[in-house]
This record gives sequence, C-alpha cells and structure tokens, in this order.
Amino acid sequence: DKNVATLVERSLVLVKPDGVKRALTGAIIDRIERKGMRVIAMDLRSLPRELVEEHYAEHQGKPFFEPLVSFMLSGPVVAMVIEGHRCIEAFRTLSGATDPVKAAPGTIRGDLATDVGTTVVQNLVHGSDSPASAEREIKLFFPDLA
Ligand code: RTP
Ligand code: MG
Repeated sequence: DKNVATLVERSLVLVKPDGVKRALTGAIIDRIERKGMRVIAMDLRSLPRELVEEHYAEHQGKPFFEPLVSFMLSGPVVAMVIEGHRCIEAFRTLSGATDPVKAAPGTIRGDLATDVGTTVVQNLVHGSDSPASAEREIKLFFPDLA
C-alpha cells in the first residue's frame, strides 16, 4: 500500500541571523527533533553575498530582494540538512506562514518571531519549499554531503 510507505526526504533549513542573534537555535532544533526529524549536517557560518543571491535567485528583481540579502548578511546563520518522512512539507508546516503576524500559534514563526515592521520580514527560519528546491539548496550549502 503506497499510502503507508514512508517517504524519507531531506530539506535545507537555515536559522536566519535574527534567530542566531536571539539564541533560538536550540529551541528550533528541539522542535525539529520532537517532530521526529533529524539533523544530518549542520554548521554556523557567515554567508558570502553570492551564495545568498543564488539561494534566493527566484526573488531577484522584487522590491524586497536587496533588503532580504542585507538581512541574510547581517550576521551568521545556522545551516542544516534535516531528514525525515516528508520533512520538506513537515518543516514548512512547523515554520508557519512567511509573515510572523499571520503565522499560527504553535509554529516557529507564530510563537517566536517578533517582526516589527523592519524593511524585510524577519522570520527566523528558512526551509526548502519543494523536492527540487531542496536538492538545489542542499548542493549549494553542503556540496560534499553524500
Ligand atoms: P524562505 O524562502 O526564507 O523560507 O521564506 P518563505 O518561503 O516563507 O517566503 P518567500 O516568499 O520565499 O520569501 C523569502 C523571504 O523573503 C522575505 N520577504 N520579505 N517584505 C516582504 O514583502 C517580504 N516577502 C518576503 C522573508 O524573509 C521571506 O522569508
Ligand atoms: Mg521561500
């Protein structure tokens, strides 16, 4: 029965600079692990501008693109690859809506993000939005991962 087969996926997750500055990395990993997903690669790093621009290439030309890039360069991020059953969708559900004001209570952004109308939405985390995005982003951030 295909409906009961597990579908182990990998997703790229970033704790954005606001999350690292506020020391929320542990709380975010705790939520990932409690949901049954596991971290299989992780590090703290300052991103080069070219990597951020390539990561968010789909948003090039949008009004929030430059503020978004500046925000992602404003401090180190924690980059990780997570693994688990349908973890791409599961982590997006765990994150909540992009806008922290609209993100449901119980989600990372709904519970923890404190966006207060800065030039770009500061929402603590990134998670790949599809299997194609996950493959592209994992190669970008962890090229040596088997
Ligand atoms: P992400 O890519 O970071 O996981 O977030 P997402 O899928 O929920 O949202 P997306 O539409 O891909 O936007 C990427 C990030 O850009 C910032 N943003 N600001 N000012 C704005 O209207 C605006 N729209 C997007 C946010 O940091 C968002 O997470
Ligand atoms: Mg996105």
